[in-house]
Amino acid sequence: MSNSNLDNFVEEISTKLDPGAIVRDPELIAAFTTDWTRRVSGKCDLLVRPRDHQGVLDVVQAAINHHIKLQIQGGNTSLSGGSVPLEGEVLLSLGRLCARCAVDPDTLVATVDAGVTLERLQREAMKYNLTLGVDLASRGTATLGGMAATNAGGLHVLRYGSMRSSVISLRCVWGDGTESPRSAPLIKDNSGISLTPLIVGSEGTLGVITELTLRLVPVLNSKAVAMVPFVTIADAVAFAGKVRRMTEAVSAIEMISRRAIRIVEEVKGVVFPIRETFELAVLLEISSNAGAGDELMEILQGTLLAPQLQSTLLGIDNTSWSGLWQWRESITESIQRVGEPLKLDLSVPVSALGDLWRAVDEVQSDLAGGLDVIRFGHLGDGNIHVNLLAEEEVLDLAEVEIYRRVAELDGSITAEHGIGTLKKEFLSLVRTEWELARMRDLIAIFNPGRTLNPNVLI
Ligand code: 2HG
Ligand code: ZN
Repeated sequence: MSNSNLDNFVEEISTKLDPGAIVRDPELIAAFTTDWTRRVSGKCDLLVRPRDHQGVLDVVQAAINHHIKLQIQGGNTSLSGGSVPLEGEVLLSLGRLCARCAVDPDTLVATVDAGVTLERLQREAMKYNLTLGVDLASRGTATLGGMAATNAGGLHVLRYGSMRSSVISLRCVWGDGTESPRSAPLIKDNSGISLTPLIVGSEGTLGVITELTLRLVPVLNSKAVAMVPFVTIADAVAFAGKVRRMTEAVSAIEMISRRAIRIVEEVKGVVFPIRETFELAVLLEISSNAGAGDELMEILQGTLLAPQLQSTLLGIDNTSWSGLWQWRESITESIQRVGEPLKLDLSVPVSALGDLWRAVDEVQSDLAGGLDVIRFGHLGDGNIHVNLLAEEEVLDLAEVEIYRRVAELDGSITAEHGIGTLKKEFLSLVRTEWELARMRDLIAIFNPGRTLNPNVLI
């Protein structure tokens, strides 16, 4: 993009946006151009931060007029390089588009601007004992627009689904400079093909989400958590199946490997209370309106043998269950303190988790000790995060080989973080040529000229 194009673009938007919306100071911009993993750093000369839907529409239309490419950014918590400009795109930050966060307690619906953080919505909804079903560790920074654009999953997918299940409707500015009508809280609407599920998960390649209408759920006030040690993943998967057959009250079945626990111990200076030999621990959460602790005990007694039951950690009251969650929620941050991991976000059918575990072990041993493998994630959904630490060449080899094995297991190279810019080259391992062509067709319809997120996804 030429400098005169950029100047003309700035001239056009400066007649429409407030002065604080246009930032050219490199120091201020620098805070937006490195992604959360620190593995991806981009470059850009201009940041625009509109405050409302009209401002986004003005920016997209001016970008089309002056052949400018835009990179959309919410809270910049992408773990796949999906939120930073790689080739000098203008950064379109939605962080200031956050005036509206309205909860309707009578209909259990929230209407929010795209830049509202998950934590802010949780605080507002909590006033009525409501919450969003989707929850993630980056709740304080992740924005609802970004979460919808990437179909974020998180800790309770087993119970509430990914973002797609929580989005009732959306408003957006399409990449062709047109806009959709305001979002409406229509719980049922069968008036033809819906574009809402299409834009959710499209990673900003079709349009910019500006407003969302979201389904809320009641907060379940009785919660109990167990941390159960296992020697094999196969036993853990069998346990998860048994528990799910026994009750509908399961709200999370998470997994933490021994290696992940050791890293949290090292970084946080804490000691994991289970001393017996184990390969992984399963964090099981039961939530209901009353008696979750009793139900959890019944489940554990009905599924575990006495020695395993004895080494299981229980979190029946608020302090103890949040203490157990701390082990799970501290992993990403702790790994980040010991290195810059390559983050794999693998998904396989739950019945293939054992095969995936073995495949990763084999790749690690083939690389003769040069690869540190840290596994954790959402065992109940078949979604395992594999964080790898090694020299760059070793990481490259491991990545290709693990993705190849995942594809053989009919899995996906990303369950929830998205393709972003980091996984583009591997997309064809898990999507057919026909599917890729249809994705390109859709982008050509909604975002012709690829004004929006030109380097993301495909
Ligand atoms: C989680 O489940 C997040 O904690 C982050 O998806 C995963 O850091 C990661 O690799
Ligand atoms: Zn995750």
